[in-house]
Amino acid sequence: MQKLTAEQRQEWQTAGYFKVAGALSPAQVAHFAKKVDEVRTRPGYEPNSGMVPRGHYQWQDHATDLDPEGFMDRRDLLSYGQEFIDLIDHQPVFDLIVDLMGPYLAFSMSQAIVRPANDGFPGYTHTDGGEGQREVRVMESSRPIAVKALYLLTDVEGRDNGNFTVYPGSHVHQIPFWKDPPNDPHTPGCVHLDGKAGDAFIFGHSIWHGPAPNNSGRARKTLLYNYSQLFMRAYDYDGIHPLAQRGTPRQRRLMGDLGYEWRPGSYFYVPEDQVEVITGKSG
Ligand SMILES: O=C(O)CCC(=O)C(=O)O
Repeated sequence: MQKLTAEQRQEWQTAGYFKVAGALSPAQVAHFAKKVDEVRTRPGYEPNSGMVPRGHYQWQDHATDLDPEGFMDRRDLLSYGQEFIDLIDHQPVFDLIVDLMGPYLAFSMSQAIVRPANDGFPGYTHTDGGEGQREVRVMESSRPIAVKALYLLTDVEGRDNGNFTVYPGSHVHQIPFWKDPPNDPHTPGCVHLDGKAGDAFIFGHSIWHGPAPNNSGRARKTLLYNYSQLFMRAYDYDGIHPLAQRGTPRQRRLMGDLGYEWRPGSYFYVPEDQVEVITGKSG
């Protein structure tokens, strides 16, 4: 399996993220961008602020805004086509995630976000895993608890153009998140990342990050895939993902299918063939 380059490893350890240039081909970018436009017209899980608790999603007939350049935040993409299942172990991103996290991992969530242009959204800064992860800091050399791959489907350049933003180093050095007003994409220390459509950013749950405002004049589209250590709960499903049977043996394992019925203790020690299923090599 492919490993991180020395440069990626150094970026990961010191900054808490790195970029994989060209993780999706131009044809894949065009395909997924079209699929994202289609997804918004179909039923699925969307945020519905005021109706569900913060950070929760609710089943809706379609995205609130049907304009392909309008806001969308759709969770659990796997039912929209086999390509969304295959993205779970897309190369080389998946290999690099296994190199970072080790083979005892699971797929946790998928998401498509469209950030419209010039809508007044100020951006925000957070850790993933909310209150739980916020105060957990690992060592630079530690395996992470959870990692996301963010695939850009549109180019992002400059500042405040719908960039993915990060506070480099905040995965190991806590930033004062309790301040009022809270840190945001314009607080000193926050970096606005550039990227081309097809690039992926790999980042851990513990880094402070979030979207910038989008003053670029065009919508910014992304896909996000999240992986966690197998002992954690997945975000998008309970137990085994309902579409696990559509995956390869490795995808099924990543979707929570351990090869036997759940029983107490199932997720403590992993199945004996875990390393072989994930890496293709005997453990
Ligand atoms: O860039 C975005 O729109 C949101 C990405 C993000 O903050 C996240 O995945 O937690």
